[in-house]
Amino acid sequence: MKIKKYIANTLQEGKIQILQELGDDAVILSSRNIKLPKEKGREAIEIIAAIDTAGKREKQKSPIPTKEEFLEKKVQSQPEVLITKNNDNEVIIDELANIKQILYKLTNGIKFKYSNLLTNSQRNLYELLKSNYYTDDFALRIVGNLASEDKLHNKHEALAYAKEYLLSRIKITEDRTEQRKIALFLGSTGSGKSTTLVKYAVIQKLVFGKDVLVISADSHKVGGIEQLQTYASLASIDFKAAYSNSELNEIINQYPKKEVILIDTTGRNLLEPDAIKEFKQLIKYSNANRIFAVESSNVSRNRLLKLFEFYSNFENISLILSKLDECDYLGEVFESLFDSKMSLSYVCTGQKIPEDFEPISEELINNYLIIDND
Ligand SMILES: Nc1nc2c(ncn2[C@@H]2O[C@H](COP(=O)(O)OP(=O)(O)O)[C@@H](O)[C@H]2O)c(=O)[nH]1
Ligand SMILES: [Mg+2]
Repeated sequence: MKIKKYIANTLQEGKIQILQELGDDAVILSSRNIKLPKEKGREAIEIIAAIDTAGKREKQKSPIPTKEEFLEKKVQSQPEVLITKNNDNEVIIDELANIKQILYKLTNGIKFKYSNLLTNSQRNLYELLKSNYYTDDFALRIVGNLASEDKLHNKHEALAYAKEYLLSRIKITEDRTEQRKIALFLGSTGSGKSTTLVKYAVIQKLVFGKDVLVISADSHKVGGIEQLQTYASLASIDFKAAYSNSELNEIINQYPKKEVILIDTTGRNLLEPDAIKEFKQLIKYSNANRIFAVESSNVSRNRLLKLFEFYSNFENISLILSKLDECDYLGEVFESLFDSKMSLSYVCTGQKIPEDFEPISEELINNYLIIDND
């Protein structure tokens, strides 16, 4: 398979170029808008196209046999089995193995539907990305990009380049130390805001020796305030509850010497129309200079994209990804973060306070980007 990258003014123009160069058997693997740095950031479109170079093939055969093909194969294979085996049990075992094999091929055909279009090294990477829950489009885009730059010589090299490519477009923000940090913890219901806030508070107090105040502005959740109060008192951290924005403002003004003030908020559906207005009010009354968006890593890519769009309304915001321990693969999360404005600051890897909480680094993220169990 030959893979080539095209830069054109429009998709239409690009398609014409591809048709002229690769012919009408070419397929477009991916396309995206880009800015051309050498031409003062002029907008253009980047297209990755491919053509099967193994001669003019017949029409691409579907990996999934039709019902007729499936039945035909079964009928053809039956007499052979019956003639060579006279022991009934052996015949049944063979038949089961046969069916297992067919089912394996069928499920793989559905999961890796582009595999048979790719060369061995391209296929290895594509299937690994798919197993890590990256989407077809995204997996093909990465494979296409690396193939067009001739970076798919062996599995080890391909994996390293793919991670490098992902990492180059995922933002990481290290937590800053402020004279007086006032941080709001936002997030969907049950995402782990309160638990994460307590982990953060304990680390600030015990590791960095900061004078910490925890405020609960979560008067909606039954037991929300009590849960946080219990944790705070266990760690001997000052605690207050605020039932309105003006009360929150008063409490913060009462503690001018506190170095770190952490505010827990009510979990709610952030995609409701009023949410932006409400949180902007909360930021105004609290004078927050840091926002931590706590979201669980087992949320779907679609929802994450919508949440990141919501969070793009706020400044000084970064993501704390919780419940990493509940996910086998994180492709959906990293694909959502790829090219996103949202940057990642911390990950939570369990319920233990404060151990299961780590600042993100390139090294740490590298362990999760593409997990290869082979
Ligand atoms: N497995 C796992 N559970 C977590 C993690 N963070 C929080 N939880 C649990 O998720 C549930 C909801 O957490 P909570 O902090 O109350 O969420 P909130 O509603 O956003 O404040 C609790 O049972 C927590 O113990 C994590 O990183 N891993
Ligand atoms: Mg809570």
